Amino acid sequence: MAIRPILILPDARLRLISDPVAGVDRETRTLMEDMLETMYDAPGIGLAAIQVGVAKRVIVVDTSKKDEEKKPLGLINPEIVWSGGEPSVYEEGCLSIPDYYEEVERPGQVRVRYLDGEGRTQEIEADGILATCLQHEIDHLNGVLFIDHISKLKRDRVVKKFQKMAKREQQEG
Ligand code: GNR
Ligand code: NI
Repeated sequence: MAIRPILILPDARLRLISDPVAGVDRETRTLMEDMLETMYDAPGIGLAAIQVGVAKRVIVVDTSKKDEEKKPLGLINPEIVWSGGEPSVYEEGCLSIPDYYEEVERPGQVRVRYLDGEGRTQEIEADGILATCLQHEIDHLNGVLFIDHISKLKRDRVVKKFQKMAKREQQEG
């Protein structure tokens, strides 16, 4: 198990469309273990493989609370097969856009089909924060960030701020 570095905006790799996993093998399972360790360390409630620089359609989530038992979930090639219910609004954040939070409206319920770590097809139905988190992670697999769901004014502002910070860090070496 290993903690892997998380890519930060404006890293261009965050805009890649990730490739489907052809076969679930040891490498895929190691990637999922590393992603879970990286997510718990951050800490976060979800992580997509591209956030650690791997353009494969793999996500991990765990929306259990601090005082609850952990509920790690690894999803390979996840697909939203149904979404609906009352739209729900959550204040979202992203480990690739540290310390920035905005409200995003998304469908309140989703049904997601995916392969588990043993290559078996599974489906999960989710609502609440898990439904939001799954949509946020699946967006990452398509190069979409939560800031793409907010106003252009706010998005341009946060992108500029992170571009400036990256430039400054480059100059300071
Ligand atoms: O840790 C995270 N919290 C969060 C809160 C509200 C909506 C989505 C998320 S996902 C985020 C971790 C992350 O960046 N996943 O890609
Ligand atoms: Ni994110």
